[in-house]
Formats: sequence, C-alpha cells, structure tokens
Amino acid sequence: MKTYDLLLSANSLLLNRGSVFSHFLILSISQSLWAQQQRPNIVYIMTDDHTAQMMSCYGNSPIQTPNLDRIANEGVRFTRSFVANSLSGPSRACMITGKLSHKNGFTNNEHGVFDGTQQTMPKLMQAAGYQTALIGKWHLVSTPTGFNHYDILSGQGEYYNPTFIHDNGTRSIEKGYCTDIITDKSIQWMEERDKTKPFILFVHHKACHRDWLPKLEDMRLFEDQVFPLPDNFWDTWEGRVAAQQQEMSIGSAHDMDIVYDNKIYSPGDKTRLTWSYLNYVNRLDSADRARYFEFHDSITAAFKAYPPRGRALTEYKFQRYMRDYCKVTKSLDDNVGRLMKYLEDSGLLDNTLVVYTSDQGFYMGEHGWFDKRFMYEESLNTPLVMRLPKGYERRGIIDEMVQNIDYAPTFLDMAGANIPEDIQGMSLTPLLKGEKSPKKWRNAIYYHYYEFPAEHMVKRHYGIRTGRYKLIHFYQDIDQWELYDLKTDPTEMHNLYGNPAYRKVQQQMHKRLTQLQQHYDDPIEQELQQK
Ligand code: SGN
Ligand code: CA
Repeated sequence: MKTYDLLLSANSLLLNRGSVFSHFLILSISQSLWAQQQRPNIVYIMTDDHTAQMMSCYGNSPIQTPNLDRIANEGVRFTRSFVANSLSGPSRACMITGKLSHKNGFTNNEHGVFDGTQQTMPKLMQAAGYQTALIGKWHLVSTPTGFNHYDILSGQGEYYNPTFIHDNGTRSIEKGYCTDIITDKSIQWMEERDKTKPFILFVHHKACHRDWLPKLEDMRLFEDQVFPLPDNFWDTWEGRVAAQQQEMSIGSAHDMDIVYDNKIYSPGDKTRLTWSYLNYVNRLDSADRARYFEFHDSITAAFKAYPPRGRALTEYKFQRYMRDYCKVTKSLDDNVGRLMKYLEDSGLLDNTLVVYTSDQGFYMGEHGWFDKRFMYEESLNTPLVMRLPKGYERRGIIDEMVQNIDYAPTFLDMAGANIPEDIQGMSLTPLLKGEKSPKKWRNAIYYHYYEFPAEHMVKRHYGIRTGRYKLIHFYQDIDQWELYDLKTDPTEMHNLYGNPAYRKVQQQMHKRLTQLQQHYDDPIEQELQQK
C-alpha cells in the first residue's frame, strides 16, 4: 500500500471511530511520510573515458583535480572499481539495468540499440516515487525511457556548440562548450524540479572523449608541462597476440592520427584537414574559430619547423595527447566543482549521494596505447568516488571489488525500493554504511567485451579477475588465453598462461571462470563449442 493510500484509510478510520488507535496510526503514517521525503537524492555524474590515472586522488596523476578529489575526501574512494564491458554504450546499459551485456542485450556500440521496454533502474526509481532526469551523453540509440526529463547529446555529441535532443522530440544547437552546458542544464533542472519528491539526476559528460577538444579558455594550459612516459610505453606485446593486433597505438600513424588527434596540419592549407576534424572545429562561430586556429597554427608551425621522426614523433604525439586530455579534464573538474557548489548552496548536499565515475578507464600511454576495450587494468578499472548522504558513515578507501552493475541495486536500496531478483549487481550499501568487510562480498568479477571487428580492432574476449590473478580468453578469429599475476606483474607484461609454476593457479582460475559464467548465465562457452 502506498503512503497516500495509507493516509486515506487512516483518515476514514479516524472519522469513523475517533479512537486512540487511529491517532497512533496517523502518527506512524506521518513518520513514514517524513521518512519518504527524507530519502536521499542521487546525483550520478558519469564522464566519458576519464581514467583514474588522471584523477589526483588516485595518486600519480599529472593533473590536479581538486573538485573531484573533494568528493573522495568528504566521502569514499573505491580502489577496485571495474566495468563489465569497457565501452560506452555497453557500460551505460550495464549501469542502467544492473545486468551484464548478454542479459541487457546491448553488447556493442556498432550494432547495439538498447531495448527501452526492459526493466531499468530509472523506471524502478520512478515507481518508488523519485523524479528522474538525464542530461548529456546517452549513446544507447533508442529513445530514453524511465525519465521525467531528458536532454541528451546526439550520438557521441560535440564539444563545441553541441546539438541536444530534447524530451519533446525537438533538437537544437546550443551555444557554448559541452561540459559547461551539461552542467548548466543539470543545475537548471534541479532548480525547476518537483521539490516535494526525492530525485535522481544522471549527469553524463562527453568529456574526456576523443578527440579532446578543449574549452577555448583552457586551450593554452599545460603547454609547458612535459609528461613522463609510462614504464611500459614501448611495450612490444610479446606473448600477447591480441595486443599485437590492436589498432590503438599512439605510435601508429593509422591509429592515432596526427591531424585528427594531434591537431597538426598545414597552417596555410586548411582544406587538407580531415573532414571529421574540420566538422568539429567548424561548429565554432567565426570569431572563436579564429581563436582556435591562431593557437593551433602556432603549434603546427613549430612542428613543421623541426618535424620529429621515429620514436621522437611517437613521444611528440604522446605529449600532445596528454596536453589535450588534461585541458578537457580541467574544465570537467571545474564544472563538477560548480555542481557541488550548487548542491551546497541550495542545502541539498548533505542528503544527496553524489557519485562520480566514468563509463570506463582509458590508456594514457600504458602499453603504448590510447582508447580502452581490453580487460587489462587501465580500462577494466573505472574511477569511482562518492559523497554519502546522512546515515551512511563510511569514509576513506574501499578496497572491495565493485562493478558498474552494482549502481542500480545500490540506488534502489537507498531509495528503499525492492531490488528485483534478476538484477545481477550487488547493493553497495553494506559497504557505505561502514560494515567492515561484509561477509559474502564477491571475490571475483566477470568481464566480457564483444565489439570486433571494429575500430581499434580489439578481439572479443571474456575473463575473470580475482584479488590477485586475471584469466582472459580472446576468441572469435583467435583462440588465446592469458594469465596474469597482478601482485608480481601489476602492469600485465608477462602472460603466464601455460607456465608450469602457475599450473595450479591456472586450474583454479578456469574453475572459477566457469562458475562465474554459470552464475551470470553467459552462454558463450556453449556458443563456442557449437562452432
Ligand atoms: C569513437 C572514437 C573511438 C572510440 C569509440 C568508442 N573514434 O568511434 O576512438 O573508441 O568512439 O568510444 S572517433 O574518431 O569518433 O572519436 S566510446 O567511449 O563511445 O565507447
Ligand atoms: Ca567511453
């Protein structure tokens, strides 16, 4: 029975009998109504391709992110936060359903169309009395369902003067920088929302996705910074066949394009710019475009004066990549600060769960790469920090293994709603309430990536990661197993599969993998056997 139904029946009881009993009933109902109104709001901020290596609270970041760090410092920071499929659409589908890709049906960006008729967490939150809103990148192709309000980017979206699709079905180009606009729209929705109800707001940024076009005010930042190369930058992928065949190498002229990615062109001949790059920059109005090109002309002129070759060229591309990524991250951090300030000034902060995460991690030169997709640590991980509402006392670091299928049950749990049995993630609330190492927490996570053949050519693979080991199977046009000991080889340079010293570990990992595939009901093994 809903609260207002209870109130109605209590009223009639009071009228009919006027008994002491009904006074008590009224009292307990008003308490329950009060409790309903006290349910925490949720602001879920998810960026695109922002990786933990580029967030200062995770240590060793070349850029300071004070506003993101604030969330961690006032709340919790997860050190083992993983995605289930390291790609935008699939990751978003896992988040919104609490189910793995083979269950929610959105396995890859190339062919995926999210079935919006299925059960989703926003729909369940709505049914529990929450206002729901989605602003920014959606990337699930079908029209969003389960939101009282949405205002989304078209596809990947654009950094400059982006096009938005509104929930009345119209589209418009909005003037400004994407990260600023998404923040403005989010604040505006919170201002105008139905304030009698708790809310969940999904703020989905385009930043820091390729091709890292900065806010013009931030364009000249980081230009004097020289970024250290990761230790395994010159990895030759020995013993890792799938890694040898990827197309996401900074050093490859094909994979990281000097024009499109690094913005180096012929200053005197802009007709030679690739169409996609030019399309993005041409969204700026003429004055801003002139500002943009004034700066990038000077960069390209310097490059042309002393063009680097060979390894020096690869290092040059790495430096430009890092600078552009940092510029985009800077405005992201500023805007998260602006959102936090709004929550604080409007008195919402203390009863709001603020989540900051990304749709997956990213390579910042590790293994010589950019992009994601692989089950290796940098892209399997995703940053996750939370500022907790009243009643959730945990602070500091949380080392338990969590995954993006856990957000849906967590939010439902916090809202006091039932968690449907078919949701595959686990509610994080026992961790957030401060229970130290709750019993029965998972000791392994399952991963499955499907988008092949496709851009960046990362083979299909699935695998399992425990606290110490990782087993991966690359399949489809290849049949390769990899085993890593993350304690002795945290950067995953040595494939131990078949190594006699790890025979027992390998056996145990295979067994555990089969158990997890059965537990999550992934039919892949049967499919492979039928081939
Ligand atoms: C685009 C990018 C790729 C990226 C995919 C998926 N190319 O296709 O580099 O891997 O998105 O990214 S681009 O030239 O269009 O920028 S995801 O985060 O949306 O999954
Ligand atoms: Ca992404």
